[in-house]
Amino acid sequence: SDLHPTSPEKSVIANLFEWRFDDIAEECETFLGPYGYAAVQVSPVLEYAVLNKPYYEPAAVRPWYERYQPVSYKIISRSGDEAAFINMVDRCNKAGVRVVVDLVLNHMTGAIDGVGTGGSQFKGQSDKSYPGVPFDQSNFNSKEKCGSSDGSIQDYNNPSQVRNCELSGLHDLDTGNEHVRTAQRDAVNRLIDIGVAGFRMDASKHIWPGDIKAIFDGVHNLNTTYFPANSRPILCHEVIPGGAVTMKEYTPLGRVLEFDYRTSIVDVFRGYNGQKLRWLKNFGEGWSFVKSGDAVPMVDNHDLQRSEVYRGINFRSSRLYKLANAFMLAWPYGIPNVMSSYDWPTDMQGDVDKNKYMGPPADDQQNIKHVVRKSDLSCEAPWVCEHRFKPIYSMVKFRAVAGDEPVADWWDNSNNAIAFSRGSKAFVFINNEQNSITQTFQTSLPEGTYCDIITGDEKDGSCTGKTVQIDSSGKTTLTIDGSKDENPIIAIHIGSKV
Ligand code: ARE
Ligand code: CA
Repeated sequence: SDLHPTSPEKSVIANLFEWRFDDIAEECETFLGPYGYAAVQVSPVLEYAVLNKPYYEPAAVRPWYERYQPVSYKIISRSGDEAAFINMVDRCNKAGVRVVVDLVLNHMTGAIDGVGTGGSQFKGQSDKSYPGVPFDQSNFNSKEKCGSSDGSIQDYNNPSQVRNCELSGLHDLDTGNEHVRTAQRDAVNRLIDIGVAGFRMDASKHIWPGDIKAIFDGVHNLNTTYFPANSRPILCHEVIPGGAVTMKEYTPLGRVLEFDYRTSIVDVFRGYNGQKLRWLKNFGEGWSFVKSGDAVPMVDNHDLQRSEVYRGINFRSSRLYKLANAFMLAWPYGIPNVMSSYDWPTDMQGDVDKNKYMGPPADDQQNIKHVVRKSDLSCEAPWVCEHRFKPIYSMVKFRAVAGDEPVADWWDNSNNAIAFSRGSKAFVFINNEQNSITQTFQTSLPEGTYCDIITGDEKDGSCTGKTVQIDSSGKTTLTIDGSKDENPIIAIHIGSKV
């Protein structure tokens, strides 16, 4: 993939939301690298506002969303300082794991004065001054330029409001301004020089595509300590469809997070609007999503797991989360992004979680707590570590083995059970019915005994889980009981032959 040109079979991003840099470094070395993830996505690393007391909050729990209010472009965050960041990037790259940084260029803080994670003072309340960059009033879009009555985005059908007005009261940078572009290009260059491979581009929808192009056309090539000469950073734009601005305006500038894919995969696996798994047969471009080469598909992200707590699919619906991710990983479309979360105590008031602001687990000094890994590969609560769920990491391997092989041997039961091969390299059967299904499948795999990677591993020529027999004509008979099985999936690939 373009994300990992030197190991193109790797094509999955693990989004380690709010993890510390030292924990991420260790995760790259001990898990993400060995288990075949292509990259890690890191929460915003540039200095941002310390928000101690969001107005509605009972206790001093710092909100996760402070990371989306930059105050300078110094590398210093709750995850660690610049030295820790440099160490992490080096160790991840050496472990074969690329680093993708969540980057906030659209805005600075809301209307507050305060101090940042690196000690920089800022005034967002009266005069929009951020001496840590420095930015002042003249670097922001004015209310006049925005054109709405209160300076905020009121009409999503008006593309200039979407780009020139404030998103949720966040002071909107004038990315057409040469000083802003230079400061942002310098920040991006610093990250690139340290060795990052790309960026999740926060709120790209709210930045003119031409401004993004102007900023990124001028940035350095990737660091040749880790990357081939002349490599360019990969950009994953966040452009949530709705209103006049479309994802397709941004595909000339990199990939886009595919929100239509995400909505559709949730609908299908939850059976909303009568949707069924059998319709996944042409999932992807056949559903009018962006081209595979332009897409970063996902099942969940940090916003959706808070805004659609029980409507979406996330770790709180872990059986479905594993199922939908298994399909996403088995299916040849885009560079998948796997969300990895921390848990927090929800306080549901109707559909709204009053505790959705709650930041990561922290000690009394507000240091983010370390992730504790257990011997069964799971993590200690409240870290959820979805990327370590067996069906998920096993399907990361499946995807790497399947490579560019096309979908073959599609089967469905006209309802919610499906199966398919990836060329002659891999085969998967998913039963999202409430009953047991026994079926004889035609696969394209060579004859032999295979280890099901969902229940076991191939170890010294034997299998610790279910085995699958493929006969000389490529046929196999399999059973999954959808009413009982926590992971109603069977998956094999040529690397799991025993
Ligand atoms: C916080 C407070 C606000 C306050 C503000 C300023 O919550 O109440 O007004 O600070 O003081 C995150 C949080 C925000 C938070 C912000 C800054 O979600 O609540 O504001 O950090 O701390 C639109 C954008 C899309 C954006 C979503 C949330 O298009 O880019 O809104 N997503 C990214 C990140 C967020 C982050 C930001 C952007 C800001 O993923 O985590 O915000 O950096 C329709 C539209 C979409 C729209 C969507 C939701 O679908 O089509 O365009 O998305 O509704 O509103
Ligand atoms: Ca803007």
